[in-house]
Amino acid sequence: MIGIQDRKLALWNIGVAYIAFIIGTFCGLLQVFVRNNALDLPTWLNYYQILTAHGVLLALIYTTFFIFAFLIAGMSKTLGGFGPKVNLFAWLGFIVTTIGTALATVMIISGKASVLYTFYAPLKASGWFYVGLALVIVGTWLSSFALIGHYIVWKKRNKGQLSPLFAYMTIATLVLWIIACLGVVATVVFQYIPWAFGWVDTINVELSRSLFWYFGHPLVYFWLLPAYIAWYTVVPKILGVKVFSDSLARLSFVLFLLFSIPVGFHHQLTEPGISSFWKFLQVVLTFMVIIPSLMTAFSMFATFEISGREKGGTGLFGWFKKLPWKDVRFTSIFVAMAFFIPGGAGGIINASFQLNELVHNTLWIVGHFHITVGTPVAMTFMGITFWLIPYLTERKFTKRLQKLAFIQIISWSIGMLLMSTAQHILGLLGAPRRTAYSGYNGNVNALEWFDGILSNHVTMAVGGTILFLSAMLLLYIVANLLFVAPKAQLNGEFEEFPIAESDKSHTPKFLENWWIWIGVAVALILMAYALPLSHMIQHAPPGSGHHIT
Ligand code: HAS
Ligand code: CU
Repeated sequence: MIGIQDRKLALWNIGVAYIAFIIGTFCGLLQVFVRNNALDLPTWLNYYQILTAHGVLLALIYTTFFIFAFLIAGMSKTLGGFGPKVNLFAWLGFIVTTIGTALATVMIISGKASVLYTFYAPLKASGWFYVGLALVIVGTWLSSFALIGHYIVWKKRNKGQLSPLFAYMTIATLVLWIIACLGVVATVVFQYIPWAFGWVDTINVELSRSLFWYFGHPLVYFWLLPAYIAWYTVVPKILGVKVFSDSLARLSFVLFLLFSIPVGFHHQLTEPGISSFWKFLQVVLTFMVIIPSLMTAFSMFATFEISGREKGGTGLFGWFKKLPWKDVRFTSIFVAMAFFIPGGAGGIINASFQLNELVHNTLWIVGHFHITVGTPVAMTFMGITFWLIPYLTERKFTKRLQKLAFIQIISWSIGMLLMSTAQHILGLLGAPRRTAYSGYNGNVNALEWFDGILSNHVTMAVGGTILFLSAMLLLYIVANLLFVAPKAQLNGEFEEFPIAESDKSHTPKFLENWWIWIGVAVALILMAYALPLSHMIQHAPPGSGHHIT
């Protein structure tokens, strides 16, 4: 059991995560109805305002707080309790991130920051929105430094030893995060804040978008990697086996560190102002970053098969039946993985230079991110929630709550299947994204184009409604695990923090030489970005931007 201080810190992070989750999912519900022309928002509320709140609170805030809760608990569990300095920095990090979140949320709700969660120019928000975002980043850096500091202390005490797999993966994730944030910090501090407060009149739009996506792509791996940490370290423990290969797991995280960042142009393939040579180079690097996910898929299948066969499964697929389907901690994560197969395949389509023309700026992309971050990542976090909160609160995950948890993940899967399938198909038919209307030019009749069973905004809205009900059920479970469920002391049935054994005896030591990997990562970033960014700085015309009201 980890110390009470560390537990409190993790619980506060989870608490803020789920408050963001409530508001964010409610906005999602409103959106599907507006797009379906079934709901007229009151005049004081604007579609782009709720779309921004939905994206910011779920994709940026729920994820970030949950990730830190998980990493804090896991680092305390695997490396030992935090010292006073680490504790102080981690609390400061939490407080600063929360203040930044509150400021940004107030700006969105008051209608002064309807710039979507990607917030890049030419859309313009109040300067305080960007200040809020900057505080969020500073806060996460403080928390990251706390965890890295904790790791350094451990390394000093255990000279020459490889760190536990959980800690290693945490450090890779945080280093990735810190390098990725440099882009968004540069654009927020030097471009958005001076522009939004009116200290300068214009902004270099192309540069700001490029710096945003320099950050925006690795951001998605900042969400994914903590989920992968659970896949690699938690899942085998639940299955009763060891980590399939310690070195493969570490190598995959190194590859993420190297290839996650120099690929942001795959979000800008339709933008003028970047020559096709640089776009192509980054597309090639994007295909490199697919490899560690394929390695992860391989590792997971191997883990399932080994465990199933140990339990007596025979034949080609006999092991499949032996998986612990009745354990919601496992089933949730399995469903999460299954969604990532089409999610990842869709990503490969998006990244293909020509195919991107077809799907970019359509609902297809919205479908894509709901079956990447919205299910593989989010449902893994739900699966972690079911044991992490009771572990931290020393309460019992009762049989009744376990049943509700099953209903929750099944309803989430059904809702997501309906909604994301409809979004993918509607996208191929040309339904636009990031718009309050479903046809072009705000033409309501355009809805008639989309009248198939799955290519219909009604199907999307039905899916969205099921998702919202599922989210409410999840909140009921979370509130119970936090405040109501019986204390585990009563019968000594404490929830465990499942972490599998990982055999490090064949793992090469250089995998933990961070300076090599940071060096290679920086070299790749310079190759992919130095020249195109310097062209933009010299040649891109400035723009003045606009507010959405
Ligand atoms: Fe993406 C746009 C390309 C992965 C999130 N992506 C987005 C946006 C978001 C997002 C939020 O190249 C929209 C941004 C916006 O608002 O404009 N994406 C990729 C590629 C990958 C990828 C190549 N994306 C993600 C992940 C995300 C995420 C992960 C969140 C967590 N994406 C793009 C591109 C765009 C894009 C373009 C821009 C589009 C545009 O035009 O604007 C790859 O990383 C995917 C690799 C993954 C795999 C899957 C491996 C499968 C595994 C599961 C194994 C299953 C098991 C279970 C073991 C190859 C690991 C067995 C189960 C059974 C049932 C048998
Ligand atoms: Cu990307």
